Amino acid sequence: MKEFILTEAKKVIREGDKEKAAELARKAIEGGIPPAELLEEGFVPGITEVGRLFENEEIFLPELVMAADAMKAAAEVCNESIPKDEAVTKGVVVLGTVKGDIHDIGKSIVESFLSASGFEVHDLGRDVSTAAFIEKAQEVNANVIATSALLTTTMGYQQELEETLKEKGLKEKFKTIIGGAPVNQKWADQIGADAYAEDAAGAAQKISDLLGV
Ligand code: B1M
Repeated sequence: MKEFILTEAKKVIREGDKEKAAELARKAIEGGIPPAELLEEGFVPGITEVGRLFENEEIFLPELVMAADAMKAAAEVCNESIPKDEAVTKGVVVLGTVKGDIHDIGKSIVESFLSASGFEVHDLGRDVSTAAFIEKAQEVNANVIATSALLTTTMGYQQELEETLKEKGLKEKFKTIIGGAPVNQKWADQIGADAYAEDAAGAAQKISDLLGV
């Protein structure tokens, strides 16, 4: 049954049916599939496959947009079902997708995992400027600034953040972590980010390691 639901999850994303995607997510969670597993093994492989089809020009922008809407609807249901740990605050994180980049599905999953792991997260959304990240981090006295970038043309803003923090003498005050599909450890090392994580669970673990909590 679980295998069938995970296969259906991939299918509804490919079909770009947002009502069906949200309904399937609700029913699967009610049926006992953990939301994180449903995301990672069902919906995420579905949208990844859509990305591959788009890259190979087997589908075009309208289908990509419909699949993204379905993915967003499913992810929202899953994210709401991931229990938030509000009893403890392990640290304060300012999170967002960098300037010029409107991809926010993965960033929102990261937000859910961080909240579930006991971090206080200030999610600035998408298309966030370097200045806005720093301003918020100062305002809430953050421990970590966490940025997501999905485009090779926008990952440069993660470097801009590092440079601006150094210029302002704030590099020691805020730890930084980066993620997103085109990003890797090599890029983190190159720009001087404190950590890189491949996925949402990894982000929670790396931030815990950075803060020693
Ligand atoms: Co776009 N897009 N897109 N897109 N899109 C990609 C990224 C692309 C790889 C598709 C492709 O060609 N194969 C390609 C980028 C190519 C490149 O840069 N080299 C691309 C392109 C080209 C574009 C446009 C330029 C298309 C156009 O208009 N011609 C345009 C750009 C718009 C802009 O941002 N300015 C565009 C638009 C869109 C949509 C709006 C239609 C939609 C986004 C909707 C939304 O997010 N609200 C969309 C989508 C859905 C995708 C793909 C198919 C899927 C992205 C996604 O949501 N994945 C994507 C292909 C792909 O990545 N395979 C693609 C699922 C999500 C759970 O994974 O975001 O990777 P991801 O997050 C993961 C990890 O990366 C990690 O954890 C998450 C959960 O495990 N992670 C972090 C993410 N952030 C992290 C931060 C961390 C740690 C881990 O710490 C801080």
